[in-house]
Amino acid sequence: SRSFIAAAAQLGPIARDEPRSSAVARMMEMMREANARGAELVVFPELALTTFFPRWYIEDEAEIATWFETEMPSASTQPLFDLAAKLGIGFHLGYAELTPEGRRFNTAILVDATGKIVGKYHKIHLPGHWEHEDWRPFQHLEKRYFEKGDLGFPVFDAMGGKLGMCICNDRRWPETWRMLGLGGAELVVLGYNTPLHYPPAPEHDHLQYFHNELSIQAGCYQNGLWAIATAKAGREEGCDLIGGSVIVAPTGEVLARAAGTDDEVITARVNLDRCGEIRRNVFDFAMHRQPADYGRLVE
Ligand code: CDT
Repeated sequence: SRSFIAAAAQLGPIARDEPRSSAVARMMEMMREANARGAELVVFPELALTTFFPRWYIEDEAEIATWFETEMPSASTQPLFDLAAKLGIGFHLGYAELTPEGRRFNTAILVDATGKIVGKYHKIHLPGHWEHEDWRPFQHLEKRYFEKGDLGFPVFDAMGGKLGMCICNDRRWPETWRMLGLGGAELVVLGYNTPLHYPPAPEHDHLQYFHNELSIQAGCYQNGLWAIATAKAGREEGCDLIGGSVIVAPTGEVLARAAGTDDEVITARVNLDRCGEIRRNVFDFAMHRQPADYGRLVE
């Protein structure tokens, strides 16, 4: 149905030496809790199977490869797919993908209530830098480890409606939301790993939670869609990551918000028909949008 309970399953920190099987076990426990609360969809974070490895500079290709998945599901993630199918619950999962051609992407997938992958997205806005930068207390090497996504901003039929995905830094860009909105997305699901400390502009550190919500709320309201945004949070290998996972309505209102920075499930009822409250009114694209005047956007 187009009205269902959905969950964000925030993960606390994952240690560098924590095996994927442990992260999967934690996610399975939260999936059971979400299911007990009536959820039909559960959203896990970006790069949810391991610690946020782009904080380290690694040169050895073989070592880099150890952070990536070559198949999905894999031996360590199959139990999550099996549980989802058994409970009849869909999920969203972020992970580092190494393709058979040797390409590396920051990837998210959408899995339906039968355990089948029905959507895939490759992160487009990759933040950070390429080389080791001595002055930083920790690195943010997504540009080194990942290729820019090659799938655009696709929208998938799921949960009785249209679902889109983006990943972490993508949520700060209005173009992401507009592309998904123009694609007809009624719900956008996303995960993030956002350090509390932003070394290039530390004067903005106190605004990290605010900018997270500001970006998601604006994206929802300005496109008349729902969002479920899930953090990997807490002190991970000495680096503090924000929590603040949220479920946001098309009006821009926050309906549920995580209270802490550890493993935590939040739920809210998502009614996809509520997108019309915005899309039939102030943001009726067909009636009010003026693309002929937006040329500079794609220069
Ligand atoms: N994972 C990710 O994209 N994190 C970034 C951190 C800030 S840019 C170094 C984010 O936009 O939250």
